[in-house]
Amino acid sequence: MDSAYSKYTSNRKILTWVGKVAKLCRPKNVVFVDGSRDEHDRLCEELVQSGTFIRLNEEKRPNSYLARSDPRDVARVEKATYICTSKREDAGETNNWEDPAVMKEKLDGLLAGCMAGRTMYVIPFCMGPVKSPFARFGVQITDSPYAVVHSYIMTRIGQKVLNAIGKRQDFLPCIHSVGYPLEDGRPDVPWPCDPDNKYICHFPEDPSVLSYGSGYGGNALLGKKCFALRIASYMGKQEGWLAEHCLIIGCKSPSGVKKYFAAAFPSACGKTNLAMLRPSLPGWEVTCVGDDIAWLRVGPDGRMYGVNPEAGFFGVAPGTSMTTNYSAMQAISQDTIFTNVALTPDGDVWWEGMTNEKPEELIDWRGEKWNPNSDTPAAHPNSRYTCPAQNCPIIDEDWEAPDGVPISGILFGGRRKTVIPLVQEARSWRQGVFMGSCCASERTAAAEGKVGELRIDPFAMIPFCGYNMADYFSHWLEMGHRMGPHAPKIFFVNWFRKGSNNQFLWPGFSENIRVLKWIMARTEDDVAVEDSPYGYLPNPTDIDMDGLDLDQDTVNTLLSVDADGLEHDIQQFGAFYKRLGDRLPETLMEEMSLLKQRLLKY
Ligand code: GTP
Ligand code: SPV
Ligand code: MN
Repeated sequence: MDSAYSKYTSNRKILTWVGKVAKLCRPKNVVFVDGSRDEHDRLCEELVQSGTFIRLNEEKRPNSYLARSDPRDVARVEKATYICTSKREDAGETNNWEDPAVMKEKLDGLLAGCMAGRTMYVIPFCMGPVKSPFARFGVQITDSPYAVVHSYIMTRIGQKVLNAIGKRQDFLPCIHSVGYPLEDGRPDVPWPCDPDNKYICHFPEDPSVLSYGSGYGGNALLGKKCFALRIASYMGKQEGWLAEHCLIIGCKSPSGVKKYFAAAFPSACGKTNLAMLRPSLPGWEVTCVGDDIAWLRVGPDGRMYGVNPEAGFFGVAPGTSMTTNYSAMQAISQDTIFTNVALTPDGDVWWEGMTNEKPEELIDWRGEKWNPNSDTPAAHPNSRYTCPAQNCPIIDEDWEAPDGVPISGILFGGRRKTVIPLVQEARSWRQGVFMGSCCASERTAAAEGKVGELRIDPFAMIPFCGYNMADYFSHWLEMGHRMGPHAPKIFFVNWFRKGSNNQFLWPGFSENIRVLKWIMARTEDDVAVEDSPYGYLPNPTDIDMDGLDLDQDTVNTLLSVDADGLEHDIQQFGAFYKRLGDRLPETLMEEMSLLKQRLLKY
């Protein structure tokens, strides 16, 4: 037993594991992260000294930093992301799979000596409010101080969490290495990584997580996508709850009625923006519980309750401005880490879309001089800000409520320039699950791949579901059975429909409150609907368009289903369903046939 760390915890499982990992990775020293302000400031100073961080202008952006990644390490790497279950079919068709023993052997090879010359940090962390019944514990080992300072913001960490773990055995062990050992006098670089050898591996049956070679976002902050979505979705399937790629908001009408909604959109498709919506309609109020991940359970009253397992925002910078997302701009006015945005001459940050006018000179995300005539963007399209949820001026008063907030409606969506209307409502939970399974979206820069290409992304979970997608659909159906009449209503939205001139038809952002207003009314059964071959549509006069300059044609297009396009969608989803094989629930095939029948009659 390595007594060197026993002053931090008496948890033998942690001590033994830390000792074993240290022996394998051979760091120069091991540090248990205590979560204190002093420690945080010291780490930030070290990151400045090592060149990973640039301290921003203290007057303009207090306590904030800029990091520039290696250009080969700018997003999640889906092709290097694996679900390692003993049976291949348990990972399913939509995940990369490898046998757990084979993968562990391969990773042991990579991990051997991988932390040479570096400090190995041990971060006890908690997803969800520490005292909540939703809370889940983890311990992340990492050789990246960048990941450590992120975890201060994104999760709850440190000695208080280690104390809360106590002697519990059910923490999730997570190992992360950037894969850049400093052996034989090899000099360090500002952004160490191993670009040709990335592995983001999940072992849901252990459970454990191993991530090698990348320092970026979802690849390196293992509490986020690895734990709170991939491993948690697997746990949720076993235990009867859901881990979803969802924001949660509170929405209050001028008459004081408040309801909470969860919304799942694929990466870079508008979650953070909806989560911090600033309503254009007078008297309406939106508050933010979370912007990326929701853990959803059935409460004792049969209703659905949700928590945000995270404690901060890792938001897309480009497009964020005082007009599109005022609250995010406030939240990132201090205590924020920026990654891959541009630097202004006065030591502040800039990205495309932040201001109408482009600054005359900048240092771009690669560290090169930039001016408005440059033909590359100043900020990387997947550049991000990391800030504490507490900084958000519209954070919901119950965002850390231990039992979560009651969910009245679930929204699915994506980027669809054609076919899918602004908003529609599922006829039933089972049709809602069908609609969720039929999400598709044009690709964004949040993951590697060709931007703009249509990609099938059920429930916005294609990159994040930790088990067989067909079983996941069954689990959603099962959750509906459990809630019966208390189940939230399900809606499908699309802010991204485009006209023939390739411009967005819907103004979006603040104006999305108009859609929420209709959704609120529907959850009260306050307003009638129009039938369509797909879901229920709003009567055009029931969406508050007051003050918007939209002609009737535009409104009609926005509020209609394009039948020909839908037929093409059905073919694509039919092929996708085939791929999922015989574990696909019969109910969804039935919903698909019902949709086809309605289309024929249309
Ligand atoms: P992840 O953090 O990757 O999961 O992304 P996200 O789903 O939180 O997306 P986010 O809200 O950061 O938005 C991504 C991009 O979509 C940004 O460039 C936004 O400006 C843009 N966007 C968000 N909402 C709207 C909208 O209502 N209309 C339009 N046209 N664009 C939007
Ligand atoms: C996403 O891609 O959905 C993100 C960013 O929220 S990351 O944390 O990198 O996954
Ligand atoms: Mn996300």
